[in-house]
Order: sequence, then C-alpha cells, then structure tokens
Amino acid sequence: MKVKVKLKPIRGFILDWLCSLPILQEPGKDMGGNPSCFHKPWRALPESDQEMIKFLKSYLLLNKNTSHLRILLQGPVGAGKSSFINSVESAILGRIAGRVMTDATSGSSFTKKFKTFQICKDESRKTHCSFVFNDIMGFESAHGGIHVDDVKLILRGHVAEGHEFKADCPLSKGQGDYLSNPSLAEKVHVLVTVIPAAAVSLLTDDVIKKMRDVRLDASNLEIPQFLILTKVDEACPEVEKTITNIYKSKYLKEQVEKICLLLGIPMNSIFLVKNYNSEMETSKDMNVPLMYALRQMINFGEDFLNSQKGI
Ligand SMILES: Nc1nc2c(ncn2[C@@H]2O[C@H](COP(=O)(O)OP(=O)(O)O)[C@@H](O)[C@H]2O)c(=O)[nH]1
Ligand SMILES: [Mg+2]
Repeated sequence: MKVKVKLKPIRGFILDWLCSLPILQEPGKDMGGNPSCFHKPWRALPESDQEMIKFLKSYLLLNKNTSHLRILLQGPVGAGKSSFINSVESAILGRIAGRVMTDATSGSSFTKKFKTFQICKDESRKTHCSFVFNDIMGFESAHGGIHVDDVKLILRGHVAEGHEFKADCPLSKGQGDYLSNPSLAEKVHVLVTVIPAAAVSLLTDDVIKKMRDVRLDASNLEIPQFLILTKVDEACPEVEKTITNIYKSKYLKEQVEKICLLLGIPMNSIFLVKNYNSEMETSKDMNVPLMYALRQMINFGEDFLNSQKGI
C-alpha cells in the first residue's frame, strides 16, 4: 500500500511525459505553433472534391417509392440555409450559382412559403440530382418565426408545396394546404439544423427548447438528423485566411462541443461549412467540407429510406 502511494507521482510524471511525445499526440491536440489552431485537423476530410461530386451527381435511390430524398433545412433567419443550397449547386455545376434568393439585409424577404429546391446536374438544366431541399424560417419570434407544430407537419409530409406559414396559426387538418395522405416522397428524410458558428452562445432558451422539441419528434420518426455550423469564416480569422483550417480551429471545435451539449446532437453529425457568398469561382478547398457534409446526409437519408420500404 505504502509503495503504491510513493509511485503515484512518478507514474503521473511518466504519463505526462509520454503524452507530450509528438508520436502519441491525438489528431486535433495542440502541438504548439499557431495558438488558435490545432496542428492536425480533428476530423480528416477527403483530399479531393471530385469523387464526392461524382457520387452526388450519380446517386440514385434504392427505394423506388420516391424519386428523391428530401432534406429539410431549419434554422434562424440569416443562418445561411439558402446559401447552403446555392453552394451545393455551385459545387456540382463548377461555377457560382445563385438561384435561391439569399438575404443579405435580413429585411422582409424571409422564406415563409414552403418550397422545394432541386439541384441541376449540369448547365442543360434538364436533369436533377436525386435529393431535394426545403428551407424554412427559424423559430425566433422577432421575425414571426415558424410554429413548432408546422415543422412537425412538414416532417410527416402533410404540408403542400406553396403553403404560406403563419407564426400564430399552424396548419390544421381540413385546410386546403393540408395533405391527408402524404406519399413517402412528400415526407422529410433528413433534418438539418443550420446555425452560424458565432451564434451558438446567442441562442435563446426558447429557441433551443423548440429545436429540441423538433429533434425529439424527428427521433421518434427515426429521421436522421444533422447540424451544420455556417459562416465559419466570420467566426474564426484563421479560417477566413485559409479555409483548410476549418477543422483545425480551436474556437470552431469549441462551438461544435457546445452545440452538441445544447441540442444533444452527436459530434459526428455536426459539420462545419463555409458557404459561397462573395467568391467569384468555385474551388476544391471550399467544396470539400460542403460536399463532405452533404454526402453524410445522403448516406444516412438513404439508410432511412431503405428502412421505409413497405410504405
Ligand atoms: N461570410 C459568410 N457569409 C455567409 C455564409 N453563408 C451565408 N452567408 C451570408 O449570410 C446572409 C444570409 O444568408 P441566407 O442564405 O440568406 O440565410 P437564410 O435566411 O438562412 O436563408 C447572406 O448575405 C449570405 O451571403 C458563410 O458561410 N459565410
Ligand atoms: Mg433563405
């Protein structure tokens, strides 16, 4: 017993020394140099964007009960939902695309109508990818946010295309825009919450509660869920300088850990993204984190659809 007590400090010292050896350092652990960045990214991304773009363009659903996989983007006004849809199309077309109206001024043009966005495979605009997006406004009451009950109806496919949401009056059975018997194609297959990286600590208790409520409902329906932290360039100067620092930034990793605890989303379902906003051309380094996040969404959505075969 006595010997054990005496050895304890020595054991601790040896452990500390071993852990400080570069060869034993975990990726994502600080190894000196730039104090705001880890030496190695804490998540390894593919080297190239081309294989992921090829996969996304050629992806076909196994489940023949729907022609597309539906991804619902939810999050605060100005979070970058419309920009994410545009960024996906930009990466796939290989040039900047701007079909979905983004809102730089946070004026009155918030997305209030329920609209489905398809992604063109090429410039002919005749063929589309097998995944589609819907984006809905956030829960913040300042902007007349969407009602939680409306989001639950969207998840189940009860909301018709073009429906105009009213914050104080959720859609109900019997109304014209209420689809009583939605097909699998009208239901949501992947739920994605979009939040600006620098806004994680600013989320109000009310918004967090509503997001968790929707998450729980989606979990009951077994819908896979993801979260993307956008505007990583605005949140971290090192990423603004060099986009490849995206998964090296200590600040951004902290935000991922924070939101993981706040919303109960596992770390491996949270992605960091910089949307195309001021760029004139697409680039591999910008595409990689965008395509990586989307590919994971598609993979999990595909698994979900394959579990719904009987429907
Ligand atoms: N710097 C930067 N700006 C972004 C990013 N994503 C979106 N924006 C800008 O943020 C504003 C709001 O984006 P928008 O896509 O309309 O947000 P939405 O309301 O969630 O659809 C627009 O001016 C975008 O150009 C990003 O990753 N980085
Ligand atoms: Mg929008």
